[in-house]
Amino acid sequence: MLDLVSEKIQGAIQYLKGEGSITEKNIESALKDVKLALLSADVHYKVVQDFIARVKEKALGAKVSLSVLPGQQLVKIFNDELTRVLGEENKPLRIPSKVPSFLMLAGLQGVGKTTTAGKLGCMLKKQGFNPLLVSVDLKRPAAQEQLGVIAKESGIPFYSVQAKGVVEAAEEIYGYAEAKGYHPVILDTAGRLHVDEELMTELREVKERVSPFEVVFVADAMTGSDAVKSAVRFQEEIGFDSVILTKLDADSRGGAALSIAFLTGKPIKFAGMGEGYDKLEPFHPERLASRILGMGDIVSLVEKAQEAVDEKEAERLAKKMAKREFSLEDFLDNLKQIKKMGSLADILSHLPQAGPLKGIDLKNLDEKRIVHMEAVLLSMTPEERRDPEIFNGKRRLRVAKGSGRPVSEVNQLLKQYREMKKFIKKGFFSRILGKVDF
Ligand SMILES: Nc1nc2c(ncn2[C@@H]2O[C@H](COP(=O)(O)OP(=O)(O)OP(=O)(O)O)[C@@H](O)[C@H]2O)c(=O)[nH]1
Ligand SMILES: [Mg+2]
Repeated sequence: MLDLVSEKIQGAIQYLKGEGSITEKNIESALKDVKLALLSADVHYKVVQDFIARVKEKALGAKVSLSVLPGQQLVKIFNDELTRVLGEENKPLRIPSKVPSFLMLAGLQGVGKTTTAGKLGCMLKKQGFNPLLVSVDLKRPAAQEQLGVIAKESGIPFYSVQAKGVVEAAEEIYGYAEAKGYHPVILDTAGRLHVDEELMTELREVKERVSPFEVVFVADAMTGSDAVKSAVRFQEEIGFDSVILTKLDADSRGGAALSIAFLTGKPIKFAGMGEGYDKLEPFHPERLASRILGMGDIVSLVEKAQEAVDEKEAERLAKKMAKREFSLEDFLDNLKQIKKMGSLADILSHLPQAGPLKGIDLKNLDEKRIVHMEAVLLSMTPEERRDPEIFNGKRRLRVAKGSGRPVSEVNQLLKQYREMKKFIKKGFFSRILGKVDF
């Protein structure tokens, strides 16, 4: 889902890759495609406007950092803003101790209310509750039966109402659940093709009778902007507390997910990921945001880098690099900074497996390598570190002995240093990505 948005966001980040800083001009061009992609994914225009404006504002206000590239900074901004729009963090379902407590499902026709009732029942049963499945959908003859089948298949108690009217049915169910002590009661309701007055009145009356602790608006992720419109109407007319987004497994454009929570101010608590009764997952805004970004966990790398890297030190190194004065002495300082940032494998695992990092086997990366490199560097004299050109066979042997590493490693390190210098000459390797690029 939201593949196009993901693609365009990555495009925007790429766009800034060669830029030294974020400017009014380059951010404008970078965001143009993202905006169109959001709109074509059925994200509500109000959400798109707000999103783009905030990304732009934050990007322009971002502090120029020596340890983080503008593109990476933008990744973090996108991530924060996507997460904000999606609702920050997962909000769990809280079931009160009162018996009976009702959880009421509402939504348009065919969105997946009845299936979701079964899924919720299964989930709560697993958590040790004793739920009851009931339905006040009296219009469709097969509605009671459908829920009955689901209940039977998943081993959850079910009660079939006798009453002919919706309000009487709600009262009948209340009495039954109270007498039997089921906890909680999952109440399925009828869907309509469109939000009509009759449906609204009916739902309002049912809500009044059973005073649910949670009214859940069930929305079909595949319907896009329709789902958003009906959610807003429902919110105004009946009021709901949370959202369950169904059919997120299907090939949907996914804009609903980005719009509903934001426009109604209500959290998406669960996502339906298939037809099976076990296919209900807690909805995690931050995870969906990072999936949309498709950037591994570069966000935490940026945070980590901001925390750990000594800006002054980074600046000093960057200046040296610019003057092509990068010596082994600096290489040693560089290693120390990397060590501060966490293990190499840890750092690399936070980066997307693309570009120069493609194909690197993180699991087999020897973390001790940095320690060994440091030992080799420390066994050199300051003179050698400042001017590696003076290295001959004798010096290499001495350093190897002093560090307890084989001569081949000393040679390897000197070779890496020469390669690094080449990179610097080409103008690469100035900031964080450069630092782990060996
Ligand atoms: N792929 C997929 N299909 C789902 C999901 N949830 C529900 N469905 C399917 O959607 C269809 C409609 O589901 P129902 O649960 O009957 O929907 P409803 O909202 O109760 O429908 P009405 O009572 O007629 O308004 C069924 O074929 C379900 O199997 C989901 O998360 N993923
Ligand atoms: Mg139904």
